[in-house]
Amino acid sequence: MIPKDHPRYRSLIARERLARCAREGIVALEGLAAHGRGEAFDYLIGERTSESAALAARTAAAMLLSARHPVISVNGNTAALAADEIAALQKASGADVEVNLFHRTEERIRLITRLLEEHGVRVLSGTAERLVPLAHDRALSLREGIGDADVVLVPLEDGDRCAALRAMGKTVITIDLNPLSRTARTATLTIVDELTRAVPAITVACASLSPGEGERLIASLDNIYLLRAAIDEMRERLSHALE
Ligand code: PTJ
Repeated sequence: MIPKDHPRYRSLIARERLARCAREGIVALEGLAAHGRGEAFDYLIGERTSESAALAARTAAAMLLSARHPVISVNGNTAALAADEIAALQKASGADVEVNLFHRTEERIRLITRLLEEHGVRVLSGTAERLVPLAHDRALSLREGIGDADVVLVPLEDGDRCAALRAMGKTVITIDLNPLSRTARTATLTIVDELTRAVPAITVACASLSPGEGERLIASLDNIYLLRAAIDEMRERLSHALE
């Protein structure tokens, strides 16, 4: 039992949930290592949403709302940490949700789909085919889901698939606390923020974009500027860390 007044309460609860989901087979063991890397970057960014991340989240909302067919690609970590948040974003954006895994087994697909559905997410089902030009199982996608999507939101993605989706002509939005990752640098738009802050920020923006704001945000999108802003934020915090 983690006491509510523990200074690291949120972080400990997230770890506890990931550990439980790893024991249940929802989260890959590798997902625990990925989370630790994310936590380290979250420390550097001050465990809060920066101005540039807020701008990126609003831009993501505009891209999802103006897409012909937006799809949210969900992996084990995302399902474990943010099932409710994905349900709310699906409602606000009208996006389809597809489960796509790096460490893919049919059992994990089934467990993750069930968890998402318990939290009110409508999950696409069907027979996955090798639609994405990749050697590993992340190639396996649904023709009526990621296969047909023009805009794909891929939180906590790996760089290879991000590049392959871009090569297929898709717009790729990612959420990644590491602004140096290959994914962050390959995506069309990167939100450098923690998953459980970023997804609700996109949802809120979906309901609050003013007329014309979406078009303006998309027209002025500059991912390198957003990544530089995140790195500057971290550098600035580090230079004052011990004051
Ligand atoms: O469930 P599976 O089988 O699809 O596997 C999922 C993982 C996460 C294991 C897989 O996609 C993977 O190995 O991812 P990577 O390549 O480690 O990339 C994950 C990225 O997400 C890293 O750059 C982390 O810094 C970042 N990250 C981790 N946790 C969070 C995060 N970013 C935002 N919020 C987080 N909570």
